[in-house]
Order: sequence, then structure tokens, then C-alpha cells
Amino acid sequence: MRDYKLVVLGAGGVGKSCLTVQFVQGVYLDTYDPTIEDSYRKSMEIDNKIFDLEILDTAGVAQFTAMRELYIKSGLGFLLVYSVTDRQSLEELVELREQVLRIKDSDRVPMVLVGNKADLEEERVVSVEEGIEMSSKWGKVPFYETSALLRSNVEEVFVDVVRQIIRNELEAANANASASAGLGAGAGAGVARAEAPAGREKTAVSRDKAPVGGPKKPEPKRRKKSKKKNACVVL
Ligand SMILES: Nc1nc2c(ncn2[C@@H]2O[C@H](COP(=O)(O)OP(=O)(O)O)[C@@H](O)[C@H]2O)c(=O)[nH]1
Ligand SMILES: [Mg+2]
Repeated sequence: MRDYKLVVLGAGGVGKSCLTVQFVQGVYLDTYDPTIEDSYRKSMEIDNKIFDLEILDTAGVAQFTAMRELYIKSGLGFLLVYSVTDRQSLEELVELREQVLRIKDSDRVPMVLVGNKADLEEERVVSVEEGIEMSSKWGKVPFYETSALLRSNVEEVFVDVVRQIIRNELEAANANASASAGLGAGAGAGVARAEAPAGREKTAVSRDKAPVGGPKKPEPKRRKKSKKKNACVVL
């Protein structure tokens, strides 16, 4: 099975490495060399299937490099990370996102907006509402606040991106099947989709005290909801 390449992007010091290492190794490293750019592998189970992830923890995004273009090209999903204690780091994501969309030549690139260091309530300068606003501007890109320190919402952000990748793949396969069967758009609307991530249609926000990646609905309701969505798939 091929690897799902994820890329963690954001300004220096926002916690990209801490988030990645916390997700991959389950530990919080406080003293991580800011110049280290490394990739990590992790297998994880989502909806009873195993996915092999390759996660690139980037460094030094300030300057454009051919290297960066290369890894954005090969990345399937992106975590755009800022720190809630650093307004500039949120602003830097605007250009970073545009670069990703340009290089991927698509406006449907799997990504999540991540406001890290949510545990530093006293040093916070970016409110939850501002994160939501940015996510809305970006077409409701799922938004989470995380704390690498407390391991809050860390798993959730990675799972969300992988689910988006899976969903895009299913929809692409669906479109191909429809096209080769000579059917019009929408013919494959009944094909099962990966379960919609909590934050896709509704912005998922949760502070570190309540590390849940979005509103949890009772099972039956959810099933009903996803059926409805299937009927509305636009291919
Ligand atoms: N309080 C707090 N500090 C964090 C968190 N994540 C990272 N840090 C701090 O921010 C520093 C920079 O993190 P790092 O992951 O190296 O940032 P990177 O440059 O984006 O990779 C770390 O040394 C930690 O001290 C977090 O969730 N909470
Ligand atoms: Mg780093």
C-alpha cells in the first residue's frame, strides 16, 4: 500500500515539531532543534483500515526553495500551523496556503488549520473566533486548536487530513467510474464515502480543556446525516 504523505507547514516556533513528535511518538519534546526538517512514518487505523503515513515536519519556511516546491508537490495533505500566541504566524499562513494551492493547482487540497499552544491561555493573542474566521475565508477548512504539550487534538488534526485525502480519492474513483461507464456527473452519488470529518462542513473547534475534534452527534443521527450527504455528492 502506498504512503499518505502529509506536510506540516507554518512559521518557525509554532510547534510543528512538537506536534509531529507528539503524534508519532507520543512524547512532548521541549528542546527540539528548530532547523531540523525530518520525515516520520506512522501507521494508523482509521475506520478499520490501516494507513501508512509519511509526515514531513518542515523547517525554515521563510524563504522559497525548490525543495519546498517539491515536497508540496508530493504532499497529499497539509497541516497549516500557527501559534495562538503569535499573530504573525497566523498571517504567514495566508501566503503559505496560496502557495500550496498554486503548486497543487487545485482548490480542493486536503488541509487543516491548526492553532497550536492553546494551553498558553495567558499568552494568547489570537482568539478562537479569529481562527474560525480564517477557516471560513478559506472555504471552511477544518480548524482545530491544539496543544502539543497536553496532547490535545493532536491525533484529531492528522486524522482529519487523512480522512479528507480518502474522501478525495473515493470521489475521484467515483468520477472515473462514472465517466468510463458513460454516465453523467452525479451518477455515482450512491457510492459510500469515507465518514465525513467532524470539521469539514462545520468548523471544528475545541479548546484544550475539551479536546474533542468537533461536535459529537449520537450514532443514528450521524448515519442519517451521512446518507443525506451521499445523496448530495457533487462529482
Ligand atoms: N506551551 C506550549 N508550548 C509549545 C507547544 N508546542 C510547542 N511549544 C513550544 O514551542 C517551542 C517550539 O516548538 P517547535 O515544535 O520546535 O516549533 P517548530 O519550529 O514549529 O517546529 C518548543 O520548544 C516548545 O517550547 C504547545 O502546545 N504548548
Ligand atoms: Mg521544527
